[in-house]
Amino acid sequence: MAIGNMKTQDYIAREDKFGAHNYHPLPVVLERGEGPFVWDIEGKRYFDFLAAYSAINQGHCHPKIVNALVEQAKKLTLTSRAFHNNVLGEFEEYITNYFGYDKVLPMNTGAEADETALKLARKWAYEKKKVPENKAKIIVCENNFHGRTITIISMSTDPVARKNFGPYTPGFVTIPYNDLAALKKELEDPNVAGFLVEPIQGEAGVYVPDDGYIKKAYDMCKAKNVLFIADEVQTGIARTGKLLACDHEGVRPDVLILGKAISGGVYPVSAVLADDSIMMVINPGEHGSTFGGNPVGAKVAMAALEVIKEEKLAEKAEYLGNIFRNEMKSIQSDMIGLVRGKGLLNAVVVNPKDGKEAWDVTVEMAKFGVLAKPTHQHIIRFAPPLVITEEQLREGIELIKKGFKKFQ
Ligand code: IF1
Repeated sequence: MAIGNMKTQDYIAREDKFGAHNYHPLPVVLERGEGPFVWDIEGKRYFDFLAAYSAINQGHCHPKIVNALVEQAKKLTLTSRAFHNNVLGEFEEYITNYFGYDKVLPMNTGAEADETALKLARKWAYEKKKVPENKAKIIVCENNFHGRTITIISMSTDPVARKNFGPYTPGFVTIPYNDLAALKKELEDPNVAGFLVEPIQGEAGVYVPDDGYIKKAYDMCKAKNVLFIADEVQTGIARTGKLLACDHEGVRPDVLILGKAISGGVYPVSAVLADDSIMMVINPGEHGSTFGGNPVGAKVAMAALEVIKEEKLAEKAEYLGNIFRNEMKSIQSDMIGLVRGKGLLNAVVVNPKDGKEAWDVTVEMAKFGVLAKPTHQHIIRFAPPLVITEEQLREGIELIKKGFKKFQ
């Protein structure tokens, strides 16, 4: 409940005064989470249909994951990589077996994992593909989102992400998403090291490419000795109805980038997986991070990945995702345009009406007890924790419908 007589506005005003203004959150102050639900300081319950942008696939404060955090935190939190510890190897063996790769390079955030993958691809290109030094190119897609560092925004086509952060890192070629002809053309360049792609573009508005796009893109890269690098930070860990979104097309990326739900939203953990022929180009002292692979993150990630399998969350996402999309398509509202997604990563394109748009709908939904956030003005992403039950999902859908009905 609210501390003392502080109200929602007081919390918001304090953040506004002391915190950088790098976000524009919905006016709700949360203090507790459990499973698919969060509660605000006034005690109001919400369905969390954002799940921290797919970091909380296992549900808020999953007991098994929190317990793993607490138990390890009492023993040994951080050694740095200057010394070995008794947990890192266990995690490395667990996660490489879990995803079927020779090796893992553990980091903390998704952006760090993307940066790691870029360094890996470039070094592989120079040392294995014999691309001339400093000539390596990475192909990326328009409307991509891979994080917020200067190199990553150098690959971005979003003016908001780029403006006044130059000069930009060179070595990137941008092609339209879901466009195999454009990819084929750029792959003619012998200096291409890799193709970095999201199997579904999350931030762009849950753009699901044509069936077969990922497989054909992968095959084209292999034909040109180019690394296929999948950013599954948002689409991975069961979110789209398979363990990885690439699994829908039987594609095994050369370099796999994971983050977010790899730790169930309990602790920052990210990872890059690859086989020895790629990963072994990195030698001691060439890459790393203070917290990368720390014992707490390692134990948390193993517990979080165990939950995915034990609770069959990929299968659940597949089944519940079909229900969600069918229900959303059945809503009689001229504000509802396209409904698209895979598993429980979905989005609704909102047609503005009488000056009202996606933001207004999300504010209304919050009043009815559903939290979701617009992306790119006219799109609302819906991505609840995968632990939501069918009954809870249907209850949440009814509340979403109320949000839209307000504007009928
Ligand atoms: C924010 C967006 C989503 C990602 C993919 C790497 C990263 C992300 C595919 C970097 C992170 C987060 C960032 C977060 C909001 C959220 C987001 F709206 F920013 F774009 F999900 F779509 N690859 N996405 O989606 O991972 O460094 O953040 O751990 O910046 O507020 P990170």
